[in-house]
Amino acid sequence: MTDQAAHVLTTGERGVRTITLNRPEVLNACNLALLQALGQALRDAEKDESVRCVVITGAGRAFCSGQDLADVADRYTSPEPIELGSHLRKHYHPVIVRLRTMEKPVVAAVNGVAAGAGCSLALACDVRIAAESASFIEAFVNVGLVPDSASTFMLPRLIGVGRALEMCFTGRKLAAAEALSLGLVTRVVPDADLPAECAKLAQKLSGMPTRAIGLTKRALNAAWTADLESQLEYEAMLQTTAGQSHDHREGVLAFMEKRPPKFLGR
Ligand code: LHQ
Repeated sequence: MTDQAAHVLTTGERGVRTITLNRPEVLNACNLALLQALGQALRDAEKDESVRCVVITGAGRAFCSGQDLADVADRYTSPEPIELGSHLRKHYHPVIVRLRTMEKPVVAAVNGVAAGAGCSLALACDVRIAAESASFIEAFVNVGLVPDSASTFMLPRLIGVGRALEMCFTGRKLAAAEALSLGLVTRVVPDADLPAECAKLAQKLSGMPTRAIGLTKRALNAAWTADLESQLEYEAMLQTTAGQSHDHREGVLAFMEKRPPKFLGR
């Protein structure tokens, strides 16, 4: 295993690829090696047709503490102006875009704190299941920054603008129970049950019609900026594609024959 690969662990079981951020000593903070390994793991999961659901989680007691501040510390002792935009464009944006556009369900198993860009990472996943001890912090303001890695895009859509502004302005920690009440996560489970509960959900999702799920993700992504007529047209176009899939035919036949469907993901 290379040093870079060690920053992210991947395991696979029956159609599910689990990606574990693995720098527990710094709460899985993102240095360059971790971001590159994560990008590669996501590319591999997207390309591999046998993978029909992706789970992202963190090793140890945290999900991800965001940018590794030690990794960029030398910029702060140099008199040169600090330029963060290119770092984001090069290392974070490809990860976030892939999460949002990958035509497979992505589940965040939020096992602990998700802070800064680590919070953004959780928000960019399709479904969030949190352990009771998990928390979410839009920590950017605490270091004089603007929420990035699509937090300003995802957060207001998930919990509303007012709550998003409060969370981002204060940089306060949102506990799992509050995250559930705001709709930031869909479920909270006891810490010890998180891996098994997420595996159960991922197994279920990996047996669903993956093509239809991918097209549904496209439709919901598009809906954020669409008007009614164009969204209706887009749905009709996507439905034409879904209607030609193996799994649509199988779903209808299985219903008529009163048997469980066997979806192949295509
Ligand atoms: C860390 C980190 C960390 C390094 C914990 N880095 N070591 C920013 C800049 C540049 C370009 C692009 O984008 C961004 C986006 C961002 O993500 S900005 C936001 C960056 N993240 C933060 O500001 C969060 C910093 N961390 C914290 O506030 C706390 O660690 C939290 C609240 C996450 C957890 O607190 P505790 O549970 O009390 O743990 P701890 O603070 O004791 O951390 C444990 C260790 O992990 C500790 O190391 P040590 O050697 O003392 O045991 C921390 O230094 C290290 N660590 N986060 N982001």
